[in-house]
Amino acid sequence: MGIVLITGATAGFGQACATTYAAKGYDVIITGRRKERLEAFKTQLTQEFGVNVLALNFDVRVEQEVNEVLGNIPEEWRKIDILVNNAGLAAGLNTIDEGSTSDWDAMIDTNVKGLLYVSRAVIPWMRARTTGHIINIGSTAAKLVYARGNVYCATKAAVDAISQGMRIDLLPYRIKVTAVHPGAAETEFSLVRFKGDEEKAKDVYKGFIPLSAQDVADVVFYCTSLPPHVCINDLVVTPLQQANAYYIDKK
Ligand code: NDP
Ligand code: 8X3
Repeated sequence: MGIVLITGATAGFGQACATTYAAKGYDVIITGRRKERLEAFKTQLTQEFGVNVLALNFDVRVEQEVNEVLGNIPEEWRKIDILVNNAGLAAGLNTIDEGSTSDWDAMIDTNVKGLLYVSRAVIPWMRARTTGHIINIGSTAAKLVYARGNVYCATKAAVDAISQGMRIDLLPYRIKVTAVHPGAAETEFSLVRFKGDEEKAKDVYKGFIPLSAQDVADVVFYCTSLPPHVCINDLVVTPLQQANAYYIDKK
């Protein structure tokens, strides 16, 4: 089938994407910082689907780590057909005058710089084969800024712009670039945003049916299952009760 590399595959969208691609017979490269989870997930995928799995334990924020780990993967794994740039987070939900600079650093370093470091390492392999598909996970937060979303929204707007730039620059190499912008989805996202506060995290999804990680994985898979001459450039997917990053009809 092919090889797919998914960053941030220890939870949420990334984990659902890895399962979805493995179920379709793809060999998968899974990444994340939580080593035990990553190794357990590798065992699960291998046993359940009989595909080859490469687990890479690194932090996308650390350029040297990204380059060392990806630079050392075996030759046969470099034929990456699909790169899903998914690793990311929101840290905090504060007004700009009260935000924590370390939260800002975490979001900018992960959502923007991490995506760039991984892409920079992988794109030359795609370019050499004049084929490939990059999926960048943006957000409805890329399209509309919501109160206290400031820096998180800015990082996702950057993902939107970077995706457009990639699409142009990689046209000559026939590499597809798709930005997928999900709305509210119940994963570990809010638990991370609220630093482990389970009540606060649960409250985010009260009064409406959010997307699941699997919903997003299905959309990502769809984008990569189209004929070679067709490319979805930009896709926004929300729960039925959500119109955009700001309007959710909670009842
Ligand atoms: P989760 O918190 O469930 O998963 C995030 C994944 O990213 C984890 O596997 C985590 O792994 C990984 N990750 C985070 N930081 C790093 C890092 N520095 N280096 C390597 N891996 C990292 O969140 P979601 O699945 O919901 O989020 C995935 C993406 O989707 C993010 O980019 C998020 O911004 C975006 N998004 C989420 C939405 C939602 O409502 N849930 C909506 C729109 C977009 P580990 O901790 O093991 O490193
Ligand atoms: C995540 C969606 O609106 O909770 O990107 O920030 S939101």
